[in-house]
Amino acid sequence: MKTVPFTFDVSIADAILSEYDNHIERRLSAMKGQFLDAGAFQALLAQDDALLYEVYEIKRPEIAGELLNGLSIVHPGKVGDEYYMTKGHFHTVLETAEVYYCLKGEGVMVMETPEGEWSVEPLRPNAVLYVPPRWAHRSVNTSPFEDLVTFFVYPGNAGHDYGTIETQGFRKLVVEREGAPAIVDNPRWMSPEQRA
Ligand code: PAN
Ligand code: ZN
Repeated sequence: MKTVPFTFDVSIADAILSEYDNHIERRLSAMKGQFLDAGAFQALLAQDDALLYEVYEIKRPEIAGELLNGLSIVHPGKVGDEYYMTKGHFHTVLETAEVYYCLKGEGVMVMETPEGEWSVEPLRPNAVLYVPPRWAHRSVNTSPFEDLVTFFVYPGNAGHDYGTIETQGFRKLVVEREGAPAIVDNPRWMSPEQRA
């Protein structure tokens, strides 16, 4: 049995957005402090509070026996040379996992544990990504022109801890270097020792 993130391929048909109960829109202004290039962030925001990503959810009780699921759509774009991405979070109940299935586009999932172990896994059509318990996760769209569409499912009692990532960021960032995605260190990230 694997204990780190892994991917494998399956195929399903496209989902129908009208089936969903909730539609969440996350704009640039909601991502303050997350992108490395604060100047590029401010310049973009002055022009337009762009729509970075959307989430469609099936409404279910937030209890242990339930499975919350929906679609995440990250639009293409960059802030400076850093690709559009989700806020990212730990689950409040740390020992809860999540499965992502990529329907469309190209990108990566950036993940890390509270101890600072990190992983970046590819998201491409038909990839199934298993996010084990304890791994924070953020999806990043590395396509210059296409939406990154993923299906997700996770335990109803998981909850979302956004605060930890807002404070310390992820250890790794995904930026464009010579026309291709590259994984770089986040200078803002603090190790567990630095945080103590
Ligand atoms: C997903 C995410 C979704 C949006 O449903 O919530 O992709 O990302 P943020 O929640 O980080 O803004 C999930 O991981 N739920 O647990
Ligand atoms: Zn999650």
